[in-house]
Amino acid sequence: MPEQLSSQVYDAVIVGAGHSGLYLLHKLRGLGFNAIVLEAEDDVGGTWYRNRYPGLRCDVESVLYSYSFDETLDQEWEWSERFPAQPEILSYLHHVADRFDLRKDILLNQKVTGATWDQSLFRWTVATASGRTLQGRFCLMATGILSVPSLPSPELLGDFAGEWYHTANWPKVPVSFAGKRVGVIGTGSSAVQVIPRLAEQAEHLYVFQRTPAFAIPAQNYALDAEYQAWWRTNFRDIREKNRWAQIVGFGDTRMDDSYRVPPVASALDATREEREARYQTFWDMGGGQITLAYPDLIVNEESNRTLADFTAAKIDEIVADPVTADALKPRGFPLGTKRPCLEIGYYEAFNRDNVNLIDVRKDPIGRTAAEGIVTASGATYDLDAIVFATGYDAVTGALLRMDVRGVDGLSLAEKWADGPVAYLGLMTEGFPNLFLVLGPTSPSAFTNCVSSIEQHVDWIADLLVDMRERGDATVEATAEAEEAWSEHAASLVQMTLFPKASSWYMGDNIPGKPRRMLIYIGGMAAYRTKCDDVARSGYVGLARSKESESAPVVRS
Ligand code: N01
Repeated sequence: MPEQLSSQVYDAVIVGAGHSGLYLLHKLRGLGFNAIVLEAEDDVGGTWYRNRYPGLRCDVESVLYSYSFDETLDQEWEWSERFPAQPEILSYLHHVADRFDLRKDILLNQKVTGATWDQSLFRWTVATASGRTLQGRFCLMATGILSVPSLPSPELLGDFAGEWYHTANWPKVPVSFAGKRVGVIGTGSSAVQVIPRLAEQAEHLYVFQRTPAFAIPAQNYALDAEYQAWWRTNFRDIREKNRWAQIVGFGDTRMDDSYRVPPVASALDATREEREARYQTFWDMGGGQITLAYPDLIVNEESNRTLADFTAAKIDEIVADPVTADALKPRGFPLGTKRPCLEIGYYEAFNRDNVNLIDVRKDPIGRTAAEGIVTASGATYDLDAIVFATGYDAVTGALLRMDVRGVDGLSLAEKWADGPVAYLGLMTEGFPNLFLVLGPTSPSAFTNCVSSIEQHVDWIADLLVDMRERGDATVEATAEAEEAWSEHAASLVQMTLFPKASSWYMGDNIPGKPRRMLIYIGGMAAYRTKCDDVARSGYVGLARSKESESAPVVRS
């Protein structure tokens, strides 16, 4: 890094060069802010750079899992498939970085280890693992919600002598599993995608399943010339509709709006035949929006069970061996309370002679020995490779791995010891001029994340412009505002079935992580309206100060 870069004070230091960081840089630069991005990896792309396991694709439709801020970009980029595969998303992000000349303000191989607020200079000092420090008036965390893999514990890895991989940390060079005995641990979204691909290659594949997932067919298809023409004609309307949709980006973009209107208020108000027909329609459309078939599916356990039964019957139709089919059926948590997986050939993979499902709920993994996995019953599975599809330390993982210190040296880890609190999921009291894109209690994974990112970035940018015009030095959430927002977010969760599942949404998958819903479930439209109201009110809930003041005093 050139020396002058480290001594310069930036308006904005942005951490991460994924979807969030790239758009932040473009937006802030366009508004005349002097911004720089620090990226840990050796290229841009964030999650879509690091994740590259076979079969990886997004569960949001490609035309929506893309930026809407530039119409020409929308017009010139053609997606090839309904649900984009990782290489295509990464190519898109590279195209964006090049098209908007972003790379010149992105420093690669700069893993941020900490950020410290200097109360006398009104600045953040951001430190990287390579020993560099950069200073910024604003620090913007664009670190992603699914960017820190939950790696196997030493006990789970044991003294395994073969190769091992985590889906979220896949090697850059292709890995061949041909002729190998492979174990996959986990059956979440990553596993559901990688298993069919590994099954095609491996000599034998053992799937170690603790909790079966609900998996819905993606019904992926190529976007032909007719689709491209349709998109070019309609993209403005669809983009605008999506900005205000309650749940953004799931399902079929071309779906007739009438399907979205539930015929009755409860699944239980429909006859069995009506219900099955409606579920079948959503099943055939593919995508993750089946839980929207009736409005009460995520609040009423009995209604939810009708949908779970429908999907269980589908497993029976596909999986030939009845014992395996039964073991693959999710039980003990309502559909939708853990993220439903989109599948392409997942259930069919269990009909192959070279694939076995090992139910580790019944026969837990006892230890991983040098030669493979030994279960509690003493059964031994000799393996050449293990693929851990064991998920992420989601939403707060990346933020808390850095040593972020605000006013009086308080660390974010101390502040969030009982769980994260953040006003609108964007700012937290005691950490002035720090912004969290897709922060805890923002809608993140319950929306199309790219739509959420654009909303956050535009809102933050408006605030920074407002501060510049007023001559403000700092902005910070008030304790009352963030408490009220957290309570509001938590109260919505209590009305739903989400607490009934053990999920990464609630932080359950990471030992010691406080149990708290990490995502705002009120939907994008409600969230956007709230953020717009806050801005219109002159930023109620935020405290601001001028340079001459030692502490924030201007309270809206
Ligand atoms: O992770 P997960 P993921 N022994 O946490 C199991 C997004 N995503 O990477 O449920 C045995 O969902 C664990 O079992 P259990 C998407 O938002 C999107 O699959 O804890 N098993 C579970 O089965 C998704 O929700 C896409 O009992 C162990 C699995 O590992 C999120 O990322 C693709 C274990 C982890 O599932 C995370 O998905 C991929 C142990 N010790 C990911 N520890 C698309 O867009 C964990 N497990 C399509």
